[in-house]
Amino acid sequence: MRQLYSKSWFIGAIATGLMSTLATSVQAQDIFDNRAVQFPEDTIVEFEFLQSHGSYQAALGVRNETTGEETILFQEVKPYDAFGTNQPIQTSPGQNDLGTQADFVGTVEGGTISNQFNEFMFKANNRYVFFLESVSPTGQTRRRIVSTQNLAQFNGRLDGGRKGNITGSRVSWEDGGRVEVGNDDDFDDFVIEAGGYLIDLNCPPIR
Ligand SMILES: [Ca+2]
Ligand SMILES: [Ca+2]
Ligand SMILES: [Ca+2]
Ligand SMILES: [Ca+2]
Repeated sequence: MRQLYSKSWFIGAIATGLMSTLATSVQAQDIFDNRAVQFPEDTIVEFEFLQSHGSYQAALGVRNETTGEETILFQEVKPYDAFGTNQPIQTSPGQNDLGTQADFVGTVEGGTISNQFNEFMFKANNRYVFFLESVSPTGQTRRRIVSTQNLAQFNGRLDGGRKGNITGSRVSWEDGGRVEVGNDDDFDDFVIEAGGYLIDLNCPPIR
């Protein structure tokens, strides 16, 4: 048994309409929050990187707590877009700067992240967590936080479609801040979205 949480509206809209009854019974057992990430059947989840707003160079991954296996989904190739340039950085501690160019913004367009999308298959009944690793530009400070801590916020649902400006489930991270500054609770340090539209891969193709 397999299912897919797609970022794609046009595929998802068709499948969700057709499979709503079955989908509801399956979704009830999915867990995707601070407690854990776990699915009762093999489940592919598509992820989108939105933006990062942290001065450290970060990587976001998923860890299979059942096997110990770890997979990186998004890796910053430099700490932030303006790194190495003399562009001034606007900061306003505590403010969520998602969607702006302030606070050490990292984007795909700016070359901090190379892939906007990625997908991962969660094996049935294995328990997973997400992790965020960040390293200071000097390499002196290295941090790792996991999604069972209250430094990761989950908003929306994997099958929630698009609601307001969130598609699927948005996971917003607070990386703990630079040593000099500390945790500023802005939860924009790394932001991704997962899924949006449930597609049941067990249903036969429509002819
Ligand atoms: Ca920030
Ligand atoms: Ca960064
Ligand atoms: Ca901020
Ligand atoms: Ca922060």
